[in-house]
Amino acid sequence: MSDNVNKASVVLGTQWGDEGKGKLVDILAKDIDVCVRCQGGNNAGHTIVVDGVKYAFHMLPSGLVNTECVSVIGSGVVVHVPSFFEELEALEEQGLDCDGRLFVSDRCHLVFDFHQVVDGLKEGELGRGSIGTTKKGIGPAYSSKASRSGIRVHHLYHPAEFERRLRTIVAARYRRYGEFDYDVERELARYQELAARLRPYVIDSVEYLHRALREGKRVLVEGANALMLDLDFGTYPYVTSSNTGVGGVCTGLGIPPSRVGSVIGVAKAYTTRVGGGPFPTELLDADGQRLRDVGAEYGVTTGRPRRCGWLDLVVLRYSTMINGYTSINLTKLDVLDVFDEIKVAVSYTMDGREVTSFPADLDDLEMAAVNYVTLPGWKQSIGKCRTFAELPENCQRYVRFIEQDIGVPIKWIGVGAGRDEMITIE
Ligand code: 2SA
Ligand code: GDP
Ligand code: MG
Repeated sequence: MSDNVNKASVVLGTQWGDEGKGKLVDILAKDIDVCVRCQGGNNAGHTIVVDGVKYAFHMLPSGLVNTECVSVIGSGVVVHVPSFFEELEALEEQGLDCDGRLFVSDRCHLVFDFHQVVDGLKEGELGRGSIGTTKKGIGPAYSSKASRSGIRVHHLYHPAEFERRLRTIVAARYRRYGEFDYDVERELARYQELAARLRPYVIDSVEYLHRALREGKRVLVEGANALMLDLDFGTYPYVTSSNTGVGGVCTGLGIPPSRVGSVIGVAKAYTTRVGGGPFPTELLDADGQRLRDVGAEYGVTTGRPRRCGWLDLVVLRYSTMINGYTSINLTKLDVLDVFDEIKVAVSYTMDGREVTSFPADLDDLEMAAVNYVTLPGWKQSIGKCRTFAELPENCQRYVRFIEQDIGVPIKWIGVGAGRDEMITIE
C-alpha cells in the first residue's frame, strides 16, 4: 500500500449517544470530500443548526449540509428504503440539493416494515425489562443479517431471489410471532418501484472509498449511537445491535485499521441516555430535570425525554481505552452554566473495593456506589466565548480536569447548538 494513500478520520460517540456528533461532523465537513456512515440505521438522530435552521439526520450522513461534500452510506448500515427517501425529501424541502452526491453501498442490509413490527413485538415480550429501542427495526434487521437470512441492496436487482428471500423470512417471523399484519404481496410490488428509484444511488462502496483514499480525498466517518451502546462493549443487553466503536468502522466500510487516522471522541460535559439500562450517574432529582430542560434533552428520532446525570469518567476512560481517541470534542459545556457545583464521577466502589474500569455484569454494576469529586461552577454564560482563554477560570478548570483524567487532548468545546458556537483549541 502506497504511503500516499489518505487515512479516514472518524467521529465517534463516547457515552450513550446524543453527544453532538452531527454538529462536529458538519463543522469538519467544510474540509472533507467524502462523509460516510458505517453502522446503525435510521435509529440515529443527528441535529445540525446553521444560521438558526435546524436539520435532523437519521440515516443520511450529516456531511450533506455542506454542498461540496459527497455522502456515502457504507455497507455496515441497515437501510429502510422508504425512510431513506423520506429523509432525502425532507432535506430537499429545506433547500439542500443532494443530487449526485449521495450513495448507498450495494452490500447494505435492508430493514423492512416487518422488522419494525418485530422490534415492537420483541419489546412487548420483554415488558418492564424492555430495551427501549427506537422501534425502527434495527435489532431485527441485524439479527436477520447475523442469521444469514437478511436481504441486501444488491438483491433488489435480482427480483426472483429477492422474492424468495422475502417470502422465506416473513414466513419464519410468522412462525415465531404468529401472523401479524403484513402484506407481503403489496410489499413485493412496493419494492419493485423502490428498487428502481434507489438504483442511481447504489455503488460498490468498498471500491469507491478505497479509490477516494488513493486519490487523496479527505474521508470522514460519522459514527452513530455511541460506545456504551456497542453490541460487544456497551451495557449489554441494553445496547444497539451494531458495533458503534472503532471496530465498526473497519467492518462497516471494508477498510483496514491502517487506513484509520484520527479518531475524535465526542463527549457531552454531562451524561444522557435514552431507553432502558444502567446509568450509574443518573440524576432523578431537580438537577436531572434542570439538565434536561437547559440541554433540551429529547430524542431527535422519537421525541423521548433523555435521562440525565453527571459526567462519568469511568465511562469515558473505558470508552477511550477501546476507541483510542486522538482528540476529544467536549460538547454542551454551556448547559452547565447554571450550576453552583458540578459533580464528576471518578470511580465506583464494589464489594468495598474501588474499581476504575467498567463492569460487564449489570447486577454487579447495580451494586456499585459511585464516587464523585465536586468542582465549583462558573455561574455565567459561556455562549459567546470563542477561545479557551475567554472561558471563566472555573470552567477552564473543569475542562482541564477531564482532559488530565482521560489523557486525551480536548480540541473542540461546544458552547451552543449553532455551527459557530464552538471553541477550537489549536
Ligand atoms: P435500537 O433502536 O435498537 O438501536 O435501540 C437500542 C438502544 O440504543 C439506543 N439508541 C439511541 N440512544 C440515543 N440516541 C439515539 N438516537 C435518537 C436521538 C434516539 C431517539 O438521537 O435522539 O430519538 O429516541 C439512539 N438510537 C438508539 C436506544 O435508546 C436503546 O437504548
Ligand atoms: P448526536 O446524535 O450525537 O449527533 O447528537 P443529537 O443531535 O442527538 O443531540 C445533541 C443536541 O445538542 C442537538 O440538539 C444539538 O443541536 C445540540 N448541541 C450540540 N452541541 C451543543 C452544544 O455545545 N451546546 C448546546 N447547548 N447544544 C448543543
Ligand atoms: Mg442523537
